[in-house]
Amino acid sequence: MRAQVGIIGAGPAGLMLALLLRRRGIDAVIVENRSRSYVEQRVRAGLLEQWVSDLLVETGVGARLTREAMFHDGIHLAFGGKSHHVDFRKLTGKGVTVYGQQEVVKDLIARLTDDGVPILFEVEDVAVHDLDGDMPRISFRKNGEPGEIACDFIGGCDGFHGVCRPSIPAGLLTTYEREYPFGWLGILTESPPPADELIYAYHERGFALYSMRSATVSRLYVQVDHGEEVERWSDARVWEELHLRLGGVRSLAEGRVLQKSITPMRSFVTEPMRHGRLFLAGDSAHIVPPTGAKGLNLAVADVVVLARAITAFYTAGRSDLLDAYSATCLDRIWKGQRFSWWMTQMLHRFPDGSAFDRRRQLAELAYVTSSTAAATTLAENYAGLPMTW
Ligand code: FAS
Ligand code: PHB
Repeated sequence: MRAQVGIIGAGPAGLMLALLLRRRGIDAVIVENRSRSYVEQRVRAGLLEQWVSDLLVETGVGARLTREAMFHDGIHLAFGGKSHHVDFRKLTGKGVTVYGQQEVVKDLIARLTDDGVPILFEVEDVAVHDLDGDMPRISFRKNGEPGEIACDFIGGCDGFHGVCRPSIPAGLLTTYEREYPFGWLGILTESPPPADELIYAYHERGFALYSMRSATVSRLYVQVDHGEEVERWSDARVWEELHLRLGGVRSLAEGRVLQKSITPMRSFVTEPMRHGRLFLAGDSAHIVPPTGAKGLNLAVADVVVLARAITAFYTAGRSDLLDAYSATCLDRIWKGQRFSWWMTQMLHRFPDGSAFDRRRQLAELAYVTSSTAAATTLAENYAGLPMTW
C-alpha cells in the first residue's frame, strides 16, 4: 500500500491524526493490532478539556458528544469531612466535558470509516523501517498475509507498550520517569454519581475519585497499593472504601459493577519525540498519572501540532514545523506533567509520607480552596492551557 502518512495505533492520537490530515486532503492509513470491538470497548479516560471537545465539534465528529456528554463548570475537592467547589468557569471562562474515551474512539472510527480512511484492525508483527530516509515503511501481517505501507511519514501513535518508541535507537532518546507507590482501582457502575460534578477526595485511608459517564453510570476510583491485584478487591470491598473515603460529604448509591481494573501510576516522558520520518504522539511518548485528567488531552494536542506540521510540508514545502514538532509538544507535555504530579502529590496518601507531609497536604488543599489565585492555577491547568504553536 502507499499512503502519505502511515499511522500505527487506533487510539485517540492515531484516529484524531488521521481525521485532521483527511480534512487537509492528506491521505493516511491506520494499522491497529487489536480488534475494532476491543478498541471501542476499552474503558479509560473520561474527561476532555474545553478545546478538545470544541475540536471534536469543529471537525464534525461532535454530534453525539453534544447530545450525550456532560458539561461541567468545575470539580469538588473533599477533605476534612467537607466539600469545596472549584469553579473553573468563573475563574477562567472555561469548563470541562465528561465523555468517555471509548465514545470519542467510536465517533472517530465511524467518521473515518464513512470518509473511506483505511483502518486495518487485528494486524500483527507491525514494524517500522527506513526511518532515516524519505520513504519509511510499515510492515505487518494481516490474516497471516504479509503487508506493507510505503509512506512519507509515520505517526507513532501506538501507546506506551507499542513498537514505535523502541524502534528509535536507545542512545538517541532521553527518558524521564517517576513511579508512584500506588495505583488506582477503577469501577464502572450502574449507579448515579454522588454529585453533579467530579469529587476528588483526600482521606487518611487514601485517595478516591467520584466521576461519571451519565446521570446513571458512575466511574469511581480508589487508591490502592502499588502492585495490588484486582482479584483481591470484591465489589463489596470497593464500595466500602468508596463510602469511607467520601467522608460523609455525600451519600453514595451502589449499583451493578460493569467493569473493574487497576491502573498503575507513572510519570514518563521520552525526548525527542521524532526520529527521521517517525513522529511519536500520545502515550507512545509520555504518560501522566490520571489525577489531572491530562493523558487523552495531551495526546490530542500532540497530533494537532503534528497535523499542522505535515500539512505545511505538503502545501508549502516547509520542514521547520516538523523540525520544531518535538519542542513544541514537549512545552505543553511538561506543563501537563507538572500539573498531574502536583494533583497526585496533593491528593494521595504516600506510604512513606510523614505526619508533616499529611498536614502539608491538608494545608495545600485549604489554600487551593480559599485563595482565588491558587484556585485559578488549578482551574486553568485542569480546563486546559491555551495551545502554543
Ligand atoms: P492508546 O494507548 O490509547 O492507543 C494506542 C493504540 O495503539 C491502541 O489501540 C493499541 O492497541 C495500539 N497498539 C499498540 N501496540 C501496537 C502495535 N504494535 N501495532 C499496532 N497497534 C498497536 N487518561 C486520563 O486522562 N484519565 C484516565 O482515567 C485514564 N485511565 C487510563 C487507564 C488505563 C488502563 C490506561 C492504559 C490509560 C489511561 N489513561 C487515562 C490514559 C489514556 O487515556 C491515554 O492518555 C490515551 O489513551 C492516549 O491515547 P493514545 O496516545 O492514542 O494511546
Ligand atoms: C474519568 O472520568 O475516568 C476520570 C476523570 C478525571 C480524572 C481521571 C479519570 O482525573
